[in-house]
Amino acid sequence: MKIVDAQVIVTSPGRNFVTLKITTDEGFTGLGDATLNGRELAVVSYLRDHVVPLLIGLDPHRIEDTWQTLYRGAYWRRGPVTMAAIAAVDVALWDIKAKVCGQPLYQLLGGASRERVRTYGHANGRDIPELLDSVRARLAEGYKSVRVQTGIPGLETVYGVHSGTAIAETVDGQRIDARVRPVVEDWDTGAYLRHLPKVLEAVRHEFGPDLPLLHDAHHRLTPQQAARLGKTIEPYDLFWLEDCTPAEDQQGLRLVRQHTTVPLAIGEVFNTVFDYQTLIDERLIDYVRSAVTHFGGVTPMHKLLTYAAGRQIKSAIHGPEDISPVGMAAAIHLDLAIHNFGIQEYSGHTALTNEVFRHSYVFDDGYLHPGSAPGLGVELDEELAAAHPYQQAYLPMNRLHDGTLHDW
Ligand code: EZ4
Ligand code: CO
Repeated sequence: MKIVDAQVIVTSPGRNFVTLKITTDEGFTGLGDATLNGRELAVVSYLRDHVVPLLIGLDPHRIEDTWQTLYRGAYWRRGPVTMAAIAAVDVALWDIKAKVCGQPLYQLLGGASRERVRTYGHANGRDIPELLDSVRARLAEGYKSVRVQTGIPGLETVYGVHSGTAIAETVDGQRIDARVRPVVEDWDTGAYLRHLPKVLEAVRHEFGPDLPLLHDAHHRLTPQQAARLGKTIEPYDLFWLEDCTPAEDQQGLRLVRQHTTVPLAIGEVFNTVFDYQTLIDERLIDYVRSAVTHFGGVTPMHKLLTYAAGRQIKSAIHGPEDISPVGMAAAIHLDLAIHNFGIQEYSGHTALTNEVFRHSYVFDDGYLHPGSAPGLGVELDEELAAAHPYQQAYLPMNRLHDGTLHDW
């Protein structure tokens, strides 16, 4: 079998998604997600201009060799643009191989290790009462575990939560169009460190000790601050504290680990196993958080998870709205198959997005299942996709009160 065509399809059914569709001479097609939020067209060019010409004529069954060709063969390695492009090829080839076998992808990854995939949802509020309502809403949807984020007194934005709307209004009534330039949010680490324990106290008081709670610090703390926060919030028994520091400084996690037993989850911005080397070898984290879409695909994610399993570290594959249903499907097949599964982030998509990307995976009573369709189980409605063209959009940025740019 040979690859005869590869198309890059950009669509914006509410937000931008980049999809690679590979077609073979035997009529099989495969889909891969290449969405890199805020930098989408860089991946489009990487694929169209540099990768697609190399794919034509290749045997789609040679997934490992194609991966090595795109990773090692480019000479320039790693980075989110490169790895999102490679991921799209890898996932599309797994989709094809599984379709040829007539099996859902998880069957090729060793088969199901569990009946269903547990998830967590996001609860957000401008203040504590609004957050409690949001937790209630997630529980009513079936979620059994919830990530909690709130606004902080004195700050205008609920950090780590982007509204998804293109137009944002600042404190002084200025309207900013995120399609033209990033919305700038505000931040005060001291206020956050004082406020978060009160938030967790209120959530525990309302929902009791059994509800698994997660929290995302979104790379905003130094190791010393994260160590202190971890100690302060230990009584609230978090399922995890996510991205406590900008973890490209892997050694910084040693300080955090020495001071607190709060479970740590890191990796949504990582794109190769080398980003995790110190973290995994020294057991500095408990969960690896990469997205299949940003980590080079199913092939390297499976290797990462096997490596992590040897240190008793579990999976927590990134699953925000900016991972397309194609990327989500790949994650859910892996989740079902691997032994060291932890939890799957799941935000769901809008009804329109689910029409553009019809998928066999289902969310039911807080759990996901990939379904029984051969391959990934996702079909792209190309006509509907074309009716919703690309819209430039930026992620927000973040500044301290004196104007210094801070991690978002
Ligand atoms: O802010 O995917 O845990 N999830 C997150 C996400 C990220 C977005 C950035 O594109 O932190 O919501
Ligand atoms: Co996160």
